[in-house]
Amino acid sequence: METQEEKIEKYARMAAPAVVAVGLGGAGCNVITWVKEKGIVGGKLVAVNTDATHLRITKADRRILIGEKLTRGLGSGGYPEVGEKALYETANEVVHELSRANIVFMVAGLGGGTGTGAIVGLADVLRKKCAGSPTSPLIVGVVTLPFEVETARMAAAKRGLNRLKAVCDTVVVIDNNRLVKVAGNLPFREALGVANTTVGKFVKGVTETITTASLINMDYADLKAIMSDSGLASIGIGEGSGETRVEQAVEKALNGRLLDIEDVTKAKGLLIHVSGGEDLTLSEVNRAAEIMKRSLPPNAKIIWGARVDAELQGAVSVMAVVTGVESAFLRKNEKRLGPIKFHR
Ligand SMILES: Nc1nc2c(ncn2[C@@H]2O[C@H](COP(=O)(O)OP(=O)(O)OP(=O)(O)O)[C@@H](O)[C@H]2O)c(=O)[nH]1
Ligand SMILES: [Mg+2]
Repeated sequence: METQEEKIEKYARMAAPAVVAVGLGGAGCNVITWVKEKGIVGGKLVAVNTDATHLRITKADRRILIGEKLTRGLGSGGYPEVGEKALYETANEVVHELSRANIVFMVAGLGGGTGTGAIVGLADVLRKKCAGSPTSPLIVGVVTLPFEVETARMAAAKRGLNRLKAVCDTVVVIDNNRLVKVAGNLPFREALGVANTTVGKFVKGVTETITTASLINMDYADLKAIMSDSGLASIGIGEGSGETRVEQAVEKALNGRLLDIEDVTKAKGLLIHVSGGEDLTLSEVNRAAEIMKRSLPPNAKIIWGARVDAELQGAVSVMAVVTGVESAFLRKNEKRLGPIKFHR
């Protein structure tokens, strides 16, 4: 029989908005490990891979080996078709973990086999399963684009992103090349670490501002308003300290956008997330929002949330997510690509 403690835990969990973050493939799983190690309040972390060796070192609340029959736990060998088929083979188990979710974040590094194929497959399965349902979750892809040195992976990444765009509500895109520049031209390995941190911060920041009491709560309905059917989104993160910390952080977040976007004046919405040490004030949060508003069209919807993060002693960190934008990445060499063929 259920104990009182178990009942309290069960019903408390049922009352909170449910957020699930799913990492797919190596990069996706590494981001999930980062978030798991930092801790996340109010979100479940699921790791999905075809690669058993990598899953074994991944930290998550649930780990799922997909495509057991197809790949024997050995990875997809860089083929998105294999990653996608692997997802379909084990789709029920993955979908089961998402059955109560209001928001699903799907995280992957585009360009490889498992992440690129499985993220598209999962979004597609979820879309079809939830079609027409009033309780269908918000499906948000969070992906990185390959480094320039990974030339062979660019075409796969582009194909993946185009398909993903069609099946997600929003795809937040981080171009690894811009990330490296913003972070100060880091070596490859360190750059991957920064990419994991950035994607992880986004997932953790948005989740916690929605699921837990914060300085300013972000509302699920508001999030839905700017993220439903919104195409691509670009993200920028900036930090500041000292007297002008808010201005510095906002400026960095706006100028250090991690995706090359084409016309910010067409943006649909802006999500601003401010975090700071115990000394963060509401007037600082308002100031950050005011400065940001000026760079967007007047009809863009703006939502914001703010949280105190004890780790940020004296500093302020601002994250700006602009939704409904187009990316130059998808246009480059568009004509040279043949028709996209995926097999089920
Ligand atoms: N953020 C981040 N990106 C990574 C990491 N490792 C690789 N990437 C990027 O993500 C892309 C996909 O790599 P993986 O995630 O390793 O590939 P996969 O999805 O596991 O696919 P297969 O191994 O081919 O089945 C790479 O081309 C890199 O651009 C990582 O640890 N963190
Ligand atoms: Mg892999």
